[in-house]
Amino acid sequence: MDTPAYSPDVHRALAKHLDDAMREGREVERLTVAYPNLNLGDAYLIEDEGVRLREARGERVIGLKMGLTSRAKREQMSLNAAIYGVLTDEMRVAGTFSLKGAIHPKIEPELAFRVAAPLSGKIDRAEALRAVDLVYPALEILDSRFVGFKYFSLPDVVADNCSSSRFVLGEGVAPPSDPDALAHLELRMEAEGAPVQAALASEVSGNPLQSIVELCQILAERGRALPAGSIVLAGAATQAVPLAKDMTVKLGIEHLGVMEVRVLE
Ligand code: OOG
Ligand code: MG
Repeated sequence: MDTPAYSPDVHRALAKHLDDAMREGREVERLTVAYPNLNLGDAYLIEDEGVRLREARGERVIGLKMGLTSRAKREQMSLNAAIYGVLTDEMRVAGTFSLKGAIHPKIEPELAFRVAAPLSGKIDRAEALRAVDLVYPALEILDSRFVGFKYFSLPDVVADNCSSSRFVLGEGVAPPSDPDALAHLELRMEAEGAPVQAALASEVSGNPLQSIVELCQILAERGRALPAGSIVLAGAATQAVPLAKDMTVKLGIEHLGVMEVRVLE
């Protein structure tokens, strides 16, 4: 991990700046305009400070999300490395939810895992699978705090907790015993009854289990581990699509089932 270029005071101030923008539903300029030396070391510390602000309001960390793990997403955002963000209990929604206060929300199809045993350091896909007790179809609702949801750098998006907003988990099922089986599942996302995105799970780093492997690597670079009980979003298999009020979005994943969410307002 990069040695931070800025001080803890700057990290705290930037975390507060992004947290205010989120709570007030307004866009702000990407951080690297005013802080051009901002690197990934700074960005993860700003992300941590943002999580501290959420925890101070009573939110509880329940997992992590991997981002930019598919070619489609890297191309959509013009960024090319996997990153992680933090998920709290308040971000998890079910069935229906409101977009009130959202800036420019998008939705994307994912697979998620519950990691029942702690994981750390250099692991392989088989070890990741042994720790997983549930696999879920999942939809992530993104909402960048940056102007136009574009033209930001990797440190910008990490500082902004990887554009996270909300996520929805379908019914969890026990994982297959063969790690390769997960790669062959097809994800199909529909909006208003019409197909909008489809891809094989192998689009996510060759196999969504690879997201757990890479998450553990980034955590290890930061001297951290993945706690038992964590929910892990593997990253979108396709590009994200804009989300609007009254929209119904459905995700079907072979063998995992179908889930649906509806935006209320
Ligand atoms: C970054 C978040 C990426 C994913 O699944 O790839 C992400 C962004 O798109 O702004 O959540
Ligand atoms: Mg995502």
